[in-house]
Amino acid sequence: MTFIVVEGPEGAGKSTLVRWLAERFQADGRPVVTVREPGGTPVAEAARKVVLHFPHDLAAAEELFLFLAARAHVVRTVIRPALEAGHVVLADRFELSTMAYQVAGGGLPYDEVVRANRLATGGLVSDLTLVLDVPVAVGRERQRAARKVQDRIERQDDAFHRRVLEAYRTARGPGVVHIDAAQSKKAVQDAAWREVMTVTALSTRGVS
Ligand code: Z5A
Repeated sequence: MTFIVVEGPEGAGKSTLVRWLAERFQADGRPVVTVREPGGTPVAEAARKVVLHFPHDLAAAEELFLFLAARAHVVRTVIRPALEAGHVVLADRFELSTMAYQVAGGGLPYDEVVRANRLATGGLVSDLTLVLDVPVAVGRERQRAARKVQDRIERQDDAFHRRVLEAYRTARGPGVVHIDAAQSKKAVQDAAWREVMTVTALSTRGVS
């Protein structure tokens, strides 16, 4: 069982990489489950609609609990069962998004958010977190070219997005690996696969 998270700011290429990794695992005959956060279950998709597309103002703490409600449900009903069944789980965003957007961006207190997140996940942590690093302008341009409709968080001001990017760039911890995502898709995929091979080899041997 291996839990891999792909993180980074908007337009960094997370969804593209998650799709590629899933196909790569399947080609190797490894069962894989993918989730995107917030989302992945009817409850989490409902929370996603409220937190990202609800037309009214939401304070940072209100956003936090919607993201965490979505996370709690997808962890309990999808991620843990898949890991217990021996599948690889690939998540498009997880805890680090909360630390980047609601703590660094929204100004919520770090320690309290860490505790609230732990309550939502039951202490589940990833084996590997790939942080895709791309300048804000490059990510925005990719989204614009892909004609993505901006959500409520993406409409925050530039200072908010600079704090988010800085939080990603300074993120450290067990299993956290940074990848330069301004490179070609192929270069990003190769770099990601090298990291994935390291953790999956360890978990196959029962080391992690
Ligand atoms: N949020 C939060 O605040 N707190 C939380 O705890 C959580 C989330 C979990 C979810 O957004 C929002 O929720 C997000 C944070 C917040 N909002 N903001 N800001 P989302 O799921 O709707 O999507 P996103 O992650 O913000 O954006 P995205 O556009 O889906 O980004 P992406 O997945 O990183 O990019 P992509 O879709 O893979 O690629 C975008 C385009 O770039 C596409 O045309 C690709 O073909 C292209 N691309 C990808 N890689 C490359 C490379 N290497 N070169 C050139 N072009 C590339």
